[in-house]
Amino acid sequence: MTFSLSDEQISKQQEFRRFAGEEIDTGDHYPQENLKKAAQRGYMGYPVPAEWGGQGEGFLNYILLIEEISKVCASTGAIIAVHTSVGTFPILYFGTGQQKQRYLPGLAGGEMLGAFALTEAGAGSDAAALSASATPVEGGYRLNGCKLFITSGGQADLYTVFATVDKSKGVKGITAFLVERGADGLATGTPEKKMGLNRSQTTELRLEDLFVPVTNRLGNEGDGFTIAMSLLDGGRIGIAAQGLGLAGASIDYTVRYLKEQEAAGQKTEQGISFALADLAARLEAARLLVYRAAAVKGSGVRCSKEASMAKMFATDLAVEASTRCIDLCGLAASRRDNPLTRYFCDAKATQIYEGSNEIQRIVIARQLLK
Ligand code: COS
Repeated sequence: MTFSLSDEQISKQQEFRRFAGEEIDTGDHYPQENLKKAAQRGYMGYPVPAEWGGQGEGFLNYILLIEEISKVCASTGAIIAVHTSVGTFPILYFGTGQQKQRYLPGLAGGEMLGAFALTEAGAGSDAAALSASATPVEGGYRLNGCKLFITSGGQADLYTVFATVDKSKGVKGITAFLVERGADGLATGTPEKKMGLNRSQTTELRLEDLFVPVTNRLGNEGDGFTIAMSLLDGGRIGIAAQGLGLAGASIDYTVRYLKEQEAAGQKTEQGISFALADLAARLEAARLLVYRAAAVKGSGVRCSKEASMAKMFATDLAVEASTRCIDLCGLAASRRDNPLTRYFCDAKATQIYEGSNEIQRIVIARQLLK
């Protein structure tokens, strides 16, 4: 058992840290430039095999990338993570040879952006209750329904959309489809005004008699729910990495602030140092959980429990760390443009998306009790 990153991973981590520090911008606008720069470095298809245009890197290395980018801009981290783990992996894991050839090189190279459309108004936590329909017609299916809170809605070039071919079959009717931007019958709503991860665009997705050829069905009819759940296992480790980035950034900011205060003659009170030490220890614990989940995922073994534990613990910590760091920095952190305010808002969003942390607790408990 080893508890440290390899020399090669440490050098990658330094590369990502340099890239994030020097190239990733923060601001209010959609981070197009960040994504372009990430694509130039091969970061939009980092864990995708080289034969499909990716970098062929391990899943843990990809998680290190998301953590470092999220330390600077969690929205950019979120867009890349969603694009990779639930925008590109559906085709890598479940696509036909033809689907892989058509989509993977563009997705892995960052010329195309991927998105995942599962959630609906009546099917958020209870994903199996979705009611978007896929009616078989000659040569394919007609999709109708409305998807909500789709990360990269309106920006994405390819959506993995989940709809049911027969609602009476429950999860066994749910089927996955690949839908390209601009398809007739596909419409995106106006971007949501969210409290966090504001630079990632989130919209609804309307499916109105949208024709999908049978060649764009992903897997078999009825495979959709299992496909969605197994993809979310990996996706949740990416969200956990965003949590690590946000918790780390909050602590780093506070340490810098306290050192400046000390340099100006203000001693750090014992109460403050206790709080800081607690957070630093919990961040190390979160890292071990997240990296272990990534290692399990990388080994090809089902990682539902590990992924949910990592997502729950790291994103809860991100909220706790950003909140406590705001307390520790006091008035200085109460300005709207203080980074801690952004970290707090982004952290709150990571607790909620790709399955709220209550859902993660359900997944963990079910694995324990089965
Ligand atoms: N990997 C592979 N298969 C899985 C799986 C996983 N991680 N999780 C569930 N399945 C399979 C089960 O094995 C089961 O198949 P069988 O009936 O053949 O045994 C099937 O899927 C149904 O599973 P389950 O009974 O656990 O489904 P539930 O309806 O109870 O849903 C939760 C389980 C709540 C965990 C699920 O609805 C969920 O994750 N909800 C949150 C959705 C979410 O994260 N949304 C974010 C959208 S992206 S922003």
